[in-house]
Amino acid sequence: MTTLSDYLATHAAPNLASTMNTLATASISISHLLSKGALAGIHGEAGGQNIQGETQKKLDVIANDLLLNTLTHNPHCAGVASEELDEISLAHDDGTLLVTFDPLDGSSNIDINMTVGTIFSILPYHNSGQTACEQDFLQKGSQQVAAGYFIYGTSTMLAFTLGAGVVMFSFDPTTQTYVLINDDVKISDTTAEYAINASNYRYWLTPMKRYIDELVAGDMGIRNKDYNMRWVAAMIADVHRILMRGGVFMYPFDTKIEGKAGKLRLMYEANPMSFIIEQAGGASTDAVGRIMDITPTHIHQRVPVVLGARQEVEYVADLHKEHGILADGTAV
Ligand code: FDP
Repeated sequence: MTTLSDYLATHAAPNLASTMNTLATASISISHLLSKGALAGIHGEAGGQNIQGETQKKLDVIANDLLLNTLTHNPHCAGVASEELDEISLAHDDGTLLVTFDPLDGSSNIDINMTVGTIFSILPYHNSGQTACEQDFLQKGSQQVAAGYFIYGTSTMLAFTLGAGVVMFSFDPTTQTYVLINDDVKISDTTAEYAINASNYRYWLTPMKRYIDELVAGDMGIRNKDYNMRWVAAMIADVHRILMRGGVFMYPFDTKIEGKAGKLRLMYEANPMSFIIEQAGGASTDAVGRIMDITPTHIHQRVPVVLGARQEVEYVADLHKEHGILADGTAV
């Protein structure tokens, strides 16, 4: 039986191992609160909005505070950026790592007792000895030294990559430790399952409509095969399913809200999930280029996302190319 601490001691540098253990400690507190549910007084709205203009749930705020407090006490952490905070939070000038996180992904699932999770990304801090600033966080996803998620489902699990494959751990409530259950998670290049919020169909670009039309036509269309659709409304759960049994996940460019290039956040959701998916053998794109090659312009940037089974992801990108679509949704 390999625990998370054992694994990190032999697979990660001490600063990274320490930061990952800190994240795990915070996740266990969040998991405990979730398992108490309404009895812990965590349901309902917090009464505020985040920088994205989204209504914050009580647990968004609680999870954010828990992660923030534990991370800023870790001497290796130079700064933290959270989906729920307008600005970065400073930790230790001598730290060597920066952490970004979505404390509670899938917030709309909290009050209905469905799956939610915490997504994190760890970046190198290149100016150790100086106080970190937002610019230090604006690194491409390809610079991540680690990324992962804690999923609070019927059981609590952890999946992460340190850049050499993907590993998965399951939380053992008896010993209060994460235990390794898969040391080489891989996903298939092909699939017969997709995840998308199809109610946005009328706002999509032509190539995305065409792609979904093909899948919906199933064995009566050019695909000659039936597809199944699943949508949990928590990226973490949809991506976890893809890691477990394959599939393709999409939150594409849409014209629903002018000026918003997709719904998902590059630094808190798209980059960490892309790192995991690529390390498991899949692919990830904004439908035009590789997500992890995007240089962020600000910490709360949004991006269209298509990730999972390599063949499907490449096919979607090819359709966009064929239609001459650029990353901002305009035509060439
Ligand atoms: P949420 O805002 O509820 O935290 O982060 C965005 C996200 O969840 C994703 O996890 C999820 O895939 C998506 O929003 C769901 O969006 P829709 O409600 O538009 O389906």
